[in-house]
Amino acid sequence: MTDKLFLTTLKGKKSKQTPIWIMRQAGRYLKEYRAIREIQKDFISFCLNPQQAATVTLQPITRYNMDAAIIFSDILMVLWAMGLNVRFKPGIGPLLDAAEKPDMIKTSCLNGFADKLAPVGRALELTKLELPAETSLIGFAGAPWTLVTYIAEGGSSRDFTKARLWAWQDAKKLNGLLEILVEATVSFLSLQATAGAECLMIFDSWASAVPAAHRDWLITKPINEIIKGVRRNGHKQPIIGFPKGLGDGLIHYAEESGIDAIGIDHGVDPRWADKNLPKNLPVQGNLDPVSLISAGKKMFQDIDYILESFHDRPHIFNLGHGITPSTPIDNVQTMIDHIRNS
Ligand code: 1CP
Repeated sequence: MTDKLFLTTLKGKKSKQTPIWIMRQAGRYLKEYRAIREIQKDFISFCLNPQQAATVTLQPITRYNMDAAIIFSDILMVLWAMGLNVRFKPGIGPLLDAAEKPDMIKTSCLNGFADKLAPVGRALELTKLELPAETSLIGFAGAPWTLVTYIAEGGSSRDFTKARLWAWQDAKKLNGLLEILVEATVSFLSLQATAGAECLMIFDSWASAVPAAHRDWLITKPINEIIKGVRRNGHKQPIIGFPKGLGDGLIHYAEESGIDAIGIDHGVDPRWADKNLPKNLPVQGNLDPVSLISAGKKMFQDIDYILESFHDRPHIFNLGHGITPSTPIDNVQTMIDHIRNS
């Protein structure tokens, strides 16, 4: 088997080249993505169409030769498979049937769960058939806390008041819901690992909303249980945790969650991260996605600062969050050329 740069870096080996991929690399900034989206108007059907999902997963690989492909799916597919009536409304975003209380979601939601998500496994298999030998394939899921925010609010939110209120008023019931979400996530990640994902990533996009004193039970512990569950199922793939906006909480998360690598957002100073995170823990990140819209000298400086900060640590280059739809496609190539020629 070829040594894949992305995977060897995740195993803790620093190479001359820094592997690159970008969050939301299969998405609206690509005209070839928009062309398929035009035909497939319903986002859930899109995610559940193995051929279409594999096609768009491969688009950024064909265009940019990224070091990793991330399967085209969504963190909310878990809630869809739990029967929460998830739908994506153009111009609004995701909507689902909000729960009044955390215990309204019962374990019976998980009946038939893995069967409903089997098309995601099929999409991974189809992608694998076409993927260049040097490119790695990433499977992913949302973290329980981030899924809780969508269940509580019935969609996206600005301040996550209802989810946080559950943490203060209904802690025991919320804990029960977290356990159900852990079980669902272990099942979904295991399905993806079996189908050929070589790395798994857990997105905790709204970790920033959790008060510091509650981080352990709402963030770190559920991640740790997911990792133990995936390992119990026999899967050895490296697992990247991405607790967005956690700030100084990254240290405890890195030490206690059991993750093999950590994603950092653009609010984190890479030099701080290198100094404070466990020695040799692979780090992924963290260029501000907005810098790619104008590109230019300032972007190159930021890239150089990131590369320099992780000079002595295994590092995967990425953005600090998803690429924005208005990003000019040529700027992505400019960024990649700069990193590969550094
Ligand atoms: O109209 C479109 O084409 C839909 C835009 C889109 C895309 C391309 C959505 C809707 N999801 C996705 C795919 C997606 N989502 C991927 C695919 C692979 C890739 O990265 O190329 C991934 C990894 C996700 C993950 C995801 N979905 C997250 C976690 C990462 C992050 O951005 O923080 C979250 C929070 C979602 C929820 C979601 N999906 C889509 C929307 C509009 C939202 C809501 C975001 C919000 O609440 O603000």
